[in-house]
Amino acid sequence: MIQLGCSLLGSAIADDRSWEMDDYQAATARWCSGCGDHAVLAAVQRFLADLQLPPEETVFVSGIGCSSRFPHYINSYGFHGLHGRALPLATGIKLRRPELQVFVVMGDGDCCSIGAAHWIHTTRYNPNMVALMLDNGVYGLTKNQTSPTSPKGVRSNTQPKGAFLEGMNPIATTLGVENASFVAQTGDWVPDHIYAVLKAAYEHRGFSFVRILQRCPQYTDQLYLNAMRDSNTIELLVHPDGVDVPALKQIYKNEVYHDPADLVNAFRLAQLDDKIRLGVFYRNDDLPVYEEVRRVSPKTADEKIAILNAELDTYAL
Ligand SMILES: Cc1ncc(C[n+]2csc(CCOP(=O)(O)OP(=O)(O)O)c2C)c(N)n1
Repeated sequence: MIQLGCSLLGSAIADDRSWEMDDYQAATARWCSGCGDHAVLAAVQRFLADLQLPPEETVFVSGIGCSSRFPHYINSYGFHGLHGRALPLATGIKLRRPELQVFVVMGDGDCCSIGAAHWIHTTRYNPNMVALMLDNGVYGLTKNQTSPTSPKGVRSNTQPKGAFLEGMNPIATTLGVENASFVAQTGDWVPDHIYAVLKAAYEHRGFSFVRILQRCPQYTDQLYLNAMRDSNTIELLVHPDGVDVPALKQIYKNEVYHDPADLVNAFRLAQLDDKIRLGVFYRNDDLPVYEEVRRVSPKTADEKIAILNAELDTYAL
């Protein structure tokens, strides 16, 4: 007989707890020094503390890769899954437990290569969760193979003479999928911008796809060097329905007022390659979310125990 005693199974905790940033810190991050993943982790922990998300109602799901070590470093529930499979895992969690706050962390290999089918279909399903794609343009954990976002000519162990093709454009790709409902881009070296995008993504109702340009000091140290050194290479997309961070106006002089409801202009901006554009490209809060389309009627604790016992009886000798 199974007893339900744990908060994961829905008992409301009525107390006056509050959380500081440190409360969301789990194991010490083992990423290389200078890796952009550290900055993303700090922004996420700051966001969790500001929004006071209860750790037991928050789940971080990942695939396999350096960036996918994320759930180990956040003090919440977590699922370090299989390479490329973070999105279907997270969708399953959201379908069964729609009240949980679900975050997905993937690398560019994870999302755009082995997990590409899941990326497309999760965008189309539109579950209400946030996906962060940490894009360092390389397979980091396995030590330097070309990824779908590696720019043409960048050398790796698998393409030592340089990547044969232009890197794919994850923003334009996501925008092209039916039911795309939130598509944004930010960079690990602009913490206030990551924070603002994260907050907008979380507040959006639907699948929020956030590409985070992420530095890998080990294998692609040149990739965002210019972007960091020369503020003129960046253009901010600003709008009240997207993000607008006043402090960044001191640093970045190029900005464009872009209404994220305008899909055609979002495409146009996503395809320009004269500058790196940071901000919310597209947002539509009116699309149906998958956990409602596929709603499973809520069950009482007793009904859940009966279901679990029936499952376990399958294996009774
Ligand atoms: C099915 C499967 N194929 C391949 C691998 C080997 N593998 C582990 S991580 C990885 C790539 C990681 O690159 P990325 O997703 O870009 O994340 P990063 O390490 O750069 O953060 C690969 C190919 C695996 N673990 N499982």
